[in-house]
Amino acid sequence: MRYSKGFTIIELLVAMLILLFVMLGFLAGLLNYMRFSLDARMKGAMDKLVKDWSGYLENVPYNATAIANASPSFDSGACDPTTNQCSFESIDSDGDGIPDFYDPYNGNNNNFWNNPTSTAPWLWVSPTSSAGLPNPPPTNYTVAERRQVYVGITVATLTQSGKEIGKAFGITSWYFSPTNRQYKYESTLLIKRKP
Ligand SMILES: [Ca+2]
Ligand SMILES: [Ca+2]
Repeated sequence: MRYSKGFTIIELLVAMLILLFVMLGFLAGLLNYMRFSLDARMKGAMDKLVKDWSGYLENVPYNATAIANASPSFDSGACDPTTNQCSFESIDSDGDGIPDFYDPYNGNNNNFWNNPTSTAPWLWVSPTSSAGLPNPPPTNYTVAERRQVYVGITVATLTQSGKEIGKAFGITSWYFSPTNRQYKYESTLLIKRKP
């Protein structure tokens, strides 16, 4: 009886092909995992920027020059204390479904992934300017190479019978997802009462 020891060329090729497919699958999985973990880190930085800026604006004095000089890009409005909704929150001039008060881009936000600092003129604080505020938190974080998370802030004056009673700030932080380049954001409303 005859049998061969070792492998034939065909067997070797098949084995190598199988190994190649396994490695390609593993590599694709690894790349996906890296993208998802990067997305999670960017989301973490986004949460931090919103928290840092809300805390900062809450504590900065109302009569600080930068606050006093903040030129509102939204008409003075009123907020309903029962629903916590403000009149300027219903303005959506670029028609993308995001109220401009929380919208850092004039136009469809997904189109700005390759031009992220080209923000809307209605921002008071932008990723490239902290509006002369004293000791402000950062306006952007670099999470990885070419992966940045940004913050933008809008401001409106709150009035009652024609008198200023406070200021409203729309704080938005955002990034473009490393998995699909889609715009992801988190916004909050902060109201500062005039002392
Ligand atoms: Ca909008
Ligand atoms: Ca927009």
